[in-house]
Amino acid sequence: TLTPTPEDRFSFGLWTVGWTGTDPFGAPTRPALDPWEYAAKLAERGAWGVTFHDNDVFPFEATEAERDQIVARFKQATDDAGLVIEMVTTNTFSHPVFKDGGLTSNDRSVRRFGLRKILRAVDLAAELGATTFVMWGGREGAEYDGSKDLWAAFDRYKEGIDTIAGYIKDRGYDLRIALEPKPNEPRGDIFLPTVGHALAFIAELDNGDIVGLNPETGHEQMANLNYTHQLAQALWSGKLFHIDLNGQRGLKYDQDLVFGHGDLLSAFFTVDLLENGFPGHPEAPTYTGPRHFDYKPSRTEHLDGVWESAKACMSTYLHLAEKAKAFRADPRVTEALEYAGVASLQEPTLDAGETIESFLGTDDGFDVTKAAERDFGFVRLNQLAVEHLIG
Ligand code: 3MF
Ligand code: MG
Ligand code: MG
Ligand code: MG
Repeated sequence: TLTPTPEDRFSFGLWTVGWTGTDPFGAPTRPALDPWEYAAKLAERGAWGVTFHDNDVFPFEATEAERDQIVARFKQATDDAGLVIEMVTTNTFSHPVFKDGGLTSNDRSVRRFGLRKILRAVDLAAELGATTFVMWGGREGAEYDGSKDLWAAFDRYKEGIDTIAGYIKDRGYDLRIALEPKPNEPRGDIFLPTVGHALAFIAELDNGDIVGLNPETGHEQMANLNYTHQLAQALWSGKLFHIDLNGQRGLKYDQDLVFGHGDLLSAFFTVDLLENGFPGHPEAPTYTGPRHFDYKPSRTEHLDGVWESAKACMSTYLHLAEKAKAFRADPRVTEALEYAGVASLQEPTLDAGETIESFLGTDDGFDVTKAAERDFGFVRLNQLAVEHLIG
């Protein structure tokens, strides 16, 4: 159905609907509501979960007592609304102390402060029942190449993530870390700029078994990459722990548009992967996490527009899910997939038990001219996707 319900497991960051429209050139265009006011509004529209940074709920300067009191009030509001707090994260980017990073600042005292702040947020995440702890290192990076000892930066990043993951294990928390890559903004260059970089980094960790990814549509597209391919490789590596869905139109600042308001055809295949998995691969893992949106209601919208845009994210997703199912069920698509040879990529290139010697000793009677003339029909296949998409 096209009406969102909690079974769809849609969730929103508090900082998404809570963004007041401040940008580098302008003041807020909307009032800020209290954190608990968002919970009821999201639940009324069919959302299942919420996520937040520590300082989306309580101020950076809050005392322990203030923090506990505000968190309790927020937790009560989410319980009352029937919302799950599925993910918690730390803000290590807004306060000026983090201007050169939290875990990779050149200033060791800042790194120690940042690590403590993150570990406290880990405790909070566990206390509230979240199962994912996202880490977006927005200030971990540089503008000037000479300003960083790059070797040491990777060492400190590893030290930080391994310490946090080790702490989660020691405490026995049911929590996994999801790194969120982004190529740039706010730093000129951010470390771990893409899914691929993060996967390679995770492979170097001591506690990498509980570290995976939270890829964001717009972040990968800001690096001119194909979001669906990034999700697929993360799934193939067993590392797709969480997602940030939104929209982006080309290589520019991080737009955080409503899901589908950027590259709609790409969004269609993203939903196709999330909903239909890897067709023909029953052994492959499917994404079972929340359908999480990290978008911003454009600053031209007032409060009605905030709720319209949240609804739009869920509605786009549900429409695309329906269309992706119809696409996969269409006999013309089955035929086009066959013509395209999509399923034959599953066949191993070498025969079972074939030796390199016997492989090299034959040419299979291969006709290179004929093979070069093959028509794959990918365009017709894609046109079927487009026609499903536009209805
Ligand atoms: C920035 C982001 C972040 C992260 C968040 C962790 C403020 O471009 O996408 O949002 O998603 O810090 O979830
Ligand atoms: Mg973002
Ligand atoms: Mg974004
Ligand atoms: Mg994000």
